[in-house]
Amino acid sequence: LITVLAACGNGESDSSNGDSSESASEGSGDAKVIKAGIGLNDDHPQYKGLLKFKEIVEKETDGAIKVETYHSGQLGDDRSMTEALQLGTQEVTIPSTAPLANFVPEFSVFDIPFLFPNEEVADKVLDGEVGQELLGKLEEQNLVGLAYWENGFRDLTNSERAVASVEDFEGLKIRTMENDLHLDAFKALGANPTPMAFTELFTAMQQGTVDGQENPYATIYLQKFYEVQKHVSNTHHIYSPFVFLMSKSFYDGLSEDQQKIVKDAAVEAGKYERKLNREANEKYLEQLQEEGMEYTEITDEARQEMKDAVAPVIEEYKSKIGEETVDKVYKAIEEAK
Ligand code: TK8
Repeated sequence: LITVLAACGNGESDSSNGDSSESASEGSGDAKVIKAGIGLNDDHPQYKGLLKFKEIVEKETDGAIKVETYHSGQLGDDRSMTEALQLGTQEVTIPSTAPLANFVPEFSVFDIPFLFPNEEVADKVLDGEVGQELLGKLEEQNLVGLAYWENGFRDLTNSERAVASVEDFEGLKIRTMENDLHLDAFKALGANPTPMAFTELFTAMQQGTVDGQENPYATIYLQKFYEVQKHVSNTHHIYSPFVFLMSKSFYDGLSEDQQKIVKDAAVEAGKYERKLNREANEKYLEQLQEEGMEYTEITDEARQEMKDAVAPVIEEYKSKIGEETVDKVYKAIEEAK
């Protein structure tokens, strides 16, 4: 321990904000290194967005900050990578908000089924006051939320049957993200949900441990889920944001200039990622059908049935999420329409 303390100088934490006069490219000798890990593979817009972040940060700091990028869960799953940021053994990860609700419960507001009517309203709410307020709540968890990126509207796939309405959910073993609202919503639809890290999902579908899952078309296609899933329906039941997270202890160790650079880079790369994600989404549905998946359209009546089935769960979760947060988000959505 004495050796360790000696190595850290007088044992003070090095979470100083650094010398604010220090410019972005100055730094004591060696470059600072950001280890950035995500769960999706290198074909996904999330990884292309991460490469954009790397390009901007390394250019703007003249290499004083280097970004190492890891995809496909090489560093772990959303929850374990978020914990690594809290411990300071990893600097960046970009989880969906659903697992993040295990760290800050208010993020489950975005798991309310059928909350956002479209991406434009989602952008305005997430990038507006209430979305930014939620990011602020991450700091008490030793996390800094720099920006929202886009996972997207989630759609159901399974290997058993075409799903056209609520009764078709009956008994289906559906993997959900590790989030209680998702679990209870799929139970209310009549399914038999199992929470599971994304890194285990493909194998679970391949082995039949689960019948199905739900993710945006981009993920379903780019992660090759069509190899182990037969049916896809446009349930569009939840819009999932990603949050660009940085370890607070690392962020606090940057100069003010460097903090501005990483924040601006996360926001700019996020706009690029949202654009890429949206450009291809309809194309992915066609490509899923070309790969042999059977598509079933969810009619407005069937979607209303789904909304009616999950309504009691939404009521139950309003108090668990926090009435104030829920009311603020609903109000922001009305103003954004
Ligand atoms: C990837 C996950 C994924 C999410 C899920 O790390 O777990 O199904 O939709 O995108 O964050």
